[in-house]
Amino acid sequence: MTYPKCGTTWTQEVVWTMRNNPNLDHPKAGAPISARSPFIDSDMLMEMGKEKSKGLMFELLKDAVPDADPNEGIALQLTAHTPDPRTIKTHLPFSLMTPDLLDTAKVIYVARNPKDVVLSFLHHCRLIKTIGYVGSLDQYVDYFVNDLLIYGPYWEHLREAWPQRDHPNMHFLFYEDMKADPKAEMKKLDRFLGTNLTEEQLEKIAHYTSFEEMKKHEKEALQGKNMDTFLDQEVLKKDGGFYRKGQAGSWKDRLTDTDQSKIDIWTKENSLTLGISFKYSI
Ligand code: PPS
Repeated sequence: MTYPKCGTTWTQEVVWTMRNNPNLDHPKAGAPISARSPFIDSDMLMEMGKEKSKGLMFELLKDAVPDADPNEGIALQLTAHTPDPRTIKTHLPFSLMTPDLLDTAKVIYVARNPKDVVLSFLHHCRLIKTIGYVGSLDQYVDYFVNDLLIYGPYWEHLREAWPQRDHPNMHFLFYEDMKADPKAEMKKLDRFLGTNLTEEQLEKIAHYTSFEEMKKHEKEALQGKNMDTFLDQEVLKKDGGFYRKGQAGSWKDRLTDTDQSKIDIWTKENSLTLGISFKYSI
C-alpha cells in the first residue's frame, strides 16, 4: 500500500521475489509485474483512460480467464485468479480498504519524501499518454500541496497509515531506507513475511531488484509490447521512462526555491502533527 510514486513497483518486485523466487529461477519471473502482483484498484484508472478492453491488464486477464468480461473488473478478476501467496498492490488509503484489512492480510506501507514524490509524479503524468499532463512544474507543485492530485491528500494517506505502524500485520517502510541499505530492509521484510531467506539469497535479491537491474527489464516487466503506444515517446527520450532516476533527494537539482518553500511549509505543518520525518526532505 502506497501513495503513488513512493516505491510501489520496487517493493512489489522485492516482495514477490522473496516469496516466489528466492533462488532467482522462477520461470515466470520475467512476466509483467502487474501479472504477478495485481494492482487491485486499477479498474478505476482504466475507466478514466478508456482503455478497458484493449490494455495490457485485459490481455493478462484473458491469459488467466479466456472468457472474462472486462465489465466485471479486470484488475479485480486478475487479483482473484492470482495464486497464493498473493502480493497485491494498492494506492488506496486505509479508509478506502476493508476495515478488517489488518486482521486478514499483511500490509506493507511504503512512504517517500514529498519532494521526490512530486517530481516522480509529475514525470509519470507527462509520460503516460492517457494522462497527458502538459502544465508546468510550478502548477503541479500547487496541485500537490493543495491536495488536488489523484489518491491524495498525500498527508491524509500517511495519517491513516502511520499510527498503525506497530500493528503485528503492518510493516512501515521508507523508500529512503531501502535506498540506503536494501539488504537491511529486506531482512526486516524477511522477518515480517516469514520467508526465512539466507544471507546469500537476500544479497542476490537485493542486487536483482536494484534500480539498475530493474531498469534493464523495464519494457518486459512493465508493459511488454504495448509500451510504445502507452508512453509519450518524446518525454521518454528526454526525461526517461518509468524508471526515471531511482534516487533519494534528487529533487535538489530540479525544484525551484519557491517550489521548495511551498512544500517545506506544507510539510512542517503536517509532519509535526503526525510525528513523522523524512530523510532528504530538506
Ligand atoms: S507507481 O506508478 O505509483 O506505482 O510508482 P512507484 O513504483 O510507486 O514509484 C516509482 C518510483 O520508484 C522508482 N523505482 C526505484 N527506485 C529505486 N530502486 C528500484 N529498484 C526502483 N524501481 C522503481 C522509480 O524510478 C520512480 O522514482 P523516480 O524518482 O521517478 O525515478
